[in-house]
Amino acid sequence: MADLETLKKAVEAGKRKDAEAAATAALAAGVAPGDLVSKALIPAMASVGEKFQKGEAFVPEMLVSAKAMKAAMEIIRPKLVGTSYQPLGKIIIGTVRGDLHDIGKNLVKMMMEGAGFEVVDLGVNVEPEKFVEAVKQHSPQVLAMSALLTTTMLSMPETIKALKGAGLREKVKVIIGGAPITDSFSKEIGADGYKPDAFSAATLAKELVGKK
Ligand code: B1M
Repeated sequence: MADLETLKKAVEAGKRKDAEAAATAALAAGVAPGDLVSKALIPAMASVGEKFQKGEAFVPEMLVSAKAMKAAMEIIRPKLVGTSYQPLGKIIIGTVRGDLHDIGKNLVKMMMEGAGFEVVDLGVNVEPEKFVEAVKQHSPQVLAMSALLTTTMLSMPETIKALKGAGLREKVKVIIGGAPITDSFSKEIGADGYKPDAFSAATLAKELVGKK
């Protein structure tokens, strides 16, 4: 569809104003807000990420694309959230200790909000103790952790251990994701599930709370 392709290209090129205009035009034309995220924003960032890995794009290009994507998200988010009346449940999300990558985490948050969850975002560089405190405070059904570095993913089992120590592990489902995470790592550390992308993470959250 032309609207989706225009938005995807604007994000890939890091053109913030074009991305905002494309998102606005696509919504006005009746394109589903979820499609704008899953069929334009996510593929655009995946394409820029692949170029980065091949040495065809560099951090500055990645950052302008991320800014364009975030600007488009600001326009799409109210439409996503506005479609649900009752939250399916509550999710705590954050990028783990030592890790400042938040583009993927923000996408996961958006897809979860779009799926109908209330999401409490703890941001980046979240200590295991802060996750535990948030679970105590908000009583979420799901705790979602994101990590992009092979070093910081090791904070995930620490957080699970801290939840157990606080007697909270049985009260919350733990899901994890991020580029270095695998299904076997998820099983090894005793998480309730792993998914490789934002859309399937939101679907998993729905399954875990029995809403799918
Ligand atoms: Co960084 N970085 N970075 N970086 N960065 C990577 C991750 C890296 C692979 C690049 C590389 O070397 N090829 C590498 C990690 C190597 C490793 O550990 N194996 C790396 C490095 C080394 C670093 C620094 C250490 C660099 C340095 O300073 N020397 C440094 C670390 C800073 C820190 O965190 N302490 C650093 C810094 C940065 C920037 C600040 C410049 C910037 C981040 C900006 C930001 O996030 N606000 C940045 C970026 C942009 C990247 C790359 C280029 C892109 C990451 C991204 O946003 N991808 C990345 C290389 C790459 O991926 N090609 C790289 C797009 C995003 C949509 O994908 O986050 O994977 P992703 O999310 C996906 C899935 O993983 C999944 O869903 C999302 C979409 O569907 N997902 C989940 C994510 N979380 C999930 C949670 C779930 C389920 C699914 O359930 C809860």
